[in-house]
Amino acid sequence: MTPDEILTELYERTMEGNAPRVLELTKMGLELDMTPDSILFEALIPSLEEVGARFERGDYFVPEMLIAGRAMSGALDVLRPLLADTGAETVGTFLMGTVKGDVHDIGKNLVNIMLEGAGFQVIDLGVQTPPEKFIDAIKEHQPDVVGMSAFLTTTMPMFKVNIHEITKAGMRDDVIIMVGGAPVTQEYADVVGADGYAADASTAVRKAKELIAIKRAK
Ligand code: B1M
Repeated sequence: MTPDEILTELYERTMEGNAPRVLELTKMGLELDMTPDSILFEALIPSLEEVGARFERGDYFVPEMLIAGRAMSGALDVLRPLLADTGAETVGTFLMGTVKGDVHDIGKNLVNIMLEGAGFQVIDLGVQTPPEKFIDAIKEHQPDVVGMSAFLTTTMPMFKVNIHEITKAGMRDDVIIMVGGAPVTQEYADVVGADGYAADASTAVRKAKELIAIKRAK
């Protein structure tokens, strides 16, 4: 198969949620020296975007979204070491979690992979993270940055709740708080009182580094 054929089939099979074939095609692509970035940005992510569009139109339902998500996660497991293994020095500690009420984790995991690749130590609290879990983890790990992901308009308000609880616990000035996720915007991040926002994983890495540099310079 040519790289173009692999990308086309990856896009289709991810949409169908054919996890074994997606895994196979991902490995075939890497054997052909295709970059992890091209597999990710030219096939897997566009495919999930189309899955979301079909869900919105009522052509797909939750089970289709679920199996497409699983197929993407399987490919991410293969790509993870390649995306993360840059040998960069540790630049800071990043505590990350999807907020309470939200089970989406593919986007969060991708941000984590990119952060690790850029030299961050990432502590992942997983999905459905309640405020008290963020607070306990801040006490335990004393991270430079606390990152929160929300993928639903109904769970975005948890940013404000979490930030309020972190402030009440007296830890707001100790950490940089970043937020992100598909429906989140810079305006929303400003309204909830976050220090930073990023629309995608690579911007999240750049923003985190910028914010840490500013804080350390103070
Ligand atoms: Co859900 N889902 N889902 N879903 N799902 C969306 C998010 C949706 C947009 C689909 C749609 O309608 N078009 C929609 C949300 C609408 C809204 O609120 N605005 C939606 C819905 C409605 C739902 C349910 C409510 C459906 C239902 O039950 N009726 C339900 C909610 C469950 C819950 O959480 N309580 C639900 C369930 C699911 C599945 C479990 C089936 C599955 C999740 C599987 C998983 O994550 N393990 C799923 C999936 C797969 C999707 C779509 C199709 C794909 C999400 C994804 O992984 N995208 C999604 C449609 C879409 O996004 N277009 C959809 C790829 C990923 C790489 O991108 O997540 O945007 P993204 O992450 C990016 C950025 O957001 C950013 O960087 C990432 C990488 O570049 N980013 C950050 C993320 N976190 C960041 C943090 C940062 C900075 C940047 O700093 C800290």
